Amino acid sequence: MTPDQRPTSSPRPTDSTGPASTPRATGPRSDLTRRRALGLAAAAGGGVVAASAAAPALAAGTAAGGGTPGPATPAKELPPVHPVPQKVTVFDGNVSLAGKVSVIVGKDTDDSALAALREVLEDAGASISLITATSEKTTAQGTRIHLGTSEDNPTLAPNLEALGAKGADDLEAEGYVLAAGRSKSALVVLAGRDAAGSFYAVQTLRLLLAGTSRLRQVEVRDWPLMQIRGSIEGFYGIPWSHQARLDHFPFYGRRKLNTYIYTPKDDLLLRSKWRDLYEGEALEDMAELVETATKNHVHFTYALSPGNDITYGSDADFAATVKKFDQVRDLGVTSFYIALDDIPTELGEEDAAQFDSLAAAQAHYLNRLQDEYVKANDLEPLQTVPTEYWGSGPSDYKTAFGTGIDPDIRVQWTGEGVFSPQVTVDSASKAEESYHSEHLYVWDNFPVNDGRRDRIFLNPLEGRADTLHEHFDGFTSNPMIEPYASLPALANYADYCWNPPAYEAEDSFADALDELAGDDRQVRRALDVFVDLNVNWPYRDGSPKAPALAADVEAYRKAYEAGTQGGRADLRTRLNRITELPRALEAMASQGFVDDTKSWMTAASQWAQGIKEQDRMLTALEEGGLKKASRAAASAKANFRAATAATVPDQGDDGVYEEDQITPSVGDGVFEVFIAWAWAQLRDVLPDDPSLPFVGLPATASTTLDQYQDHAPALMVDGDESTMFWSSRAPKKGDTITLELTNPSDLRFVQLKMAKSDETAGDQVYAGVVEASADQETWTKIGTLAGDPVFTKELAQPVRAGWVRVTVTGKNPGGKWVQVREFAVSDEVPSGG
Ligand code: LOG
Repeated sequence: MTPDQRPTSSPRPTDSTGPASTPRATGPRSDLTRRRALGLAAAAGGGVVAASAAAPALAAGTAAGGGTPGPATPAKELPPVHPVPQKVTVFDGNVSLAGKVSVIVGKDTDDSALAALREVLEDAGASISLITATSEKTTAQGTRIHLGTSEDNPTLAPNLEALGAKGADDLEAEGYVLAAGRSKSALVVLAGRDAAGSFYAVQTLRLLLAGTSRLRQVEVRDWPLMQIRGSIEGFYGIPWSHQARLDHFPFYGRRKLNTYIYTPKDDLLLRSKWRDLYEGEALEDMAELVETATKNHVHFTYALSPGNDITYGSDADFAATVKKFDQVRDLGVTSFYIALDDIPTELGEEDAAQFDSLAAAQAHYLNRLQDEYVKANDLEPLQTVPTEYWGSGPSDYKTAFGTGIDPDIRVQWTGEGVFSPQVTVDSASKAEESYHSEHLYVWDNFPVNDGRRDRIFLNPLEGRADTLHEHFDGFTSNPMIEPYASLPALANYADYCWNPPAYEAEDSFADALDELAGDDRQVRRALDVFVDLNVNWPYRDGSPKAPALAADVEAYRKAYEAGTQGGRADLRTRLNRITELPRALEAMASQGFVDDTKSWMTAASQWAQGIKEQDRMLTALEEGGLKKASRAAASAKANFRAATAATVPDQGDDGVYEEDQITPSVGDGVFEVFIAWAWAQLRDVLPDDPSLPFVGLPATASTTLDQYQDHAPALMVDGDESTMFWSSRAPKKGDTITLELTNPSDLRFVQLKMAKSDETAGDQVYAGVVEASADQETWTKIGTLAGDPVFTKELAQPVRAGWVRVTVTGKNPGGKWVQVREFAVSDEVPSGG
């Protein structure tokens, strides 16, 4: 099944009076109530309070710190912390972590938290002595840092008290307190509600230091508002590399994401060959993934997708599931998932005899796993995505599924559509009712690009209501096929899920870009230029298209048409920067991001180079230098041709990786607007210039194929090769694409340009016949389509025709769809084109 045949959105639900949601069971319900009672939820917008005299212990001790406490410094002077903490109180004065620092832990304090703390302190220039405390008292001297939980480190409580700070034990799971002040000497307490909390306290410490050794005297009380925060590698196409996965986990740890669900659609061992066991290196890799995830407090969740050929009621298939799960449980996996999306909805014979519906059969299988496997082995609650995973309205399936499964099972939902431009509170409460679940969490199909593999989406996450933590256990993002290019969006999920009311999309996105770019300001600026070319998200109406480039193009066109120079400079500067992108961005801190996006950078550079030639061409036209204009047009054309090369690899459900399959699409259609306009200027003056794209006789186009998104048949006959018709399915034998000429003519030339580029096969008709007719009854064969993306025919004998059509005569390989850039005929043989 091709992803884009599924609904992208459905009508918004009406108001619901459904039952109020409850937080995830791992964080007891009473915690939330207590939190509200304490008034902490009021600060959930990232409350930052500046205090001077409020907490004497934290502000005191100025003798050793130097200086009398002055007025409280505005909190905004704190370095940015992402995700935004729930509550921050800032006091006067700083604590230095350079020089001698004693780190006091308990013997069971989290190893990862301690390792992270060591790294932070080493960067701050500390020389560390480690003390393992067994009682409240220690002999530590100098700057002291106490790390752990109240259970594993008895020194936390008295030192929190010395700073006038409360402990972390009444916070939600994964919460922490970070208190920095003075009590005799400089003192920092990093108190987790649990091991993850202590790890997160260190992450916040790192951000507050911001590369220095000076820590503001501060009290941070922080906890996540959603319990599941992370990614689901759940897309079609090339699965992420082992290295990419390993690189993701520390990023998650630093940004307090705690979930990774392993379920790439085209990994054969998860789906088509789900019963086959892992062997050799594959198992070693898996072990390394689990270990690295766990070190970063990321729950590695293993998902099987058996629905294509499972018998839900079969003991053998249940045993096969357990056997496969056991293989990874042996490696330390404690979190399991059954993916039931995109599978047949008919029951097999054996199941049909036993169950009245698909949902009932699935519930039987899931419950068996939850009882006999998950509970029996004391694992985390089973997770799943149902077969009907979108839409908030009730259905028989949703009712049977929701009421049939153990209420502890976590259930994923994608929103009103497969892609959801918005997730509203209305939808959320309705979905809770329809699925009869108190443990829904969102499989968010953002920024996934398996339906548009020619694109990378570099727009921030938007449109998720800021109180969804009252309805959902969390969110997992289904990311792009390009793992590192997905990191900015994942940083958005980290910020959003931890503290939805404090989430600022642009700010959060920029923070991630800062990290990926590194410290060089020119690199960072270049990254902004590149991001602008990739911000359009086609699943949201009105999503902007390369807005900065578009503004410069508009200004240029206005200036040119008015015959003025002012207004052209900004586009020229931008084009220079775009041409330089592949070189400028090479120096990014994240090489993974560079490698992931290189094809798009290169294509952008080539488009921009071509437009620079068109700029020269336009200037020459203005000055009457027609030869010069023609020469520039020819170079422009060569650059545009290069820009359409297929340079992106792909993989289908056969699991075979192939290089150079897809032409990258960049610039969100704005380059094309300029290009078509510039050619029109040239055509006005030099209608026969050989660089001009060929335009055929006036005609209308129609087809029996269904249309994908806004790629209408009219785009085959608009004289613009940068726009195209695109089908939303593979062609069947007998499908047709037909041109109806406005005036019947004697044809001498026929041209059909399919796929994204002249050079590389792609979405096109692979087997077909081209014919012409004067009456739509008798058809004259003009040629056959046999795999080339471009069909061109010069007719020695002219053929009288009012209609020209392509009829599909065979199947497309791999179920490929059809793109037609231009379908044009002429009564003369064109000189260029
Ligand atoms: C698939 C998913 C795919 C996504 C976007 C779910 C639950 N399943 O429509 O694997 O990446 O759409 O194309 C999907 O979303 N089905």
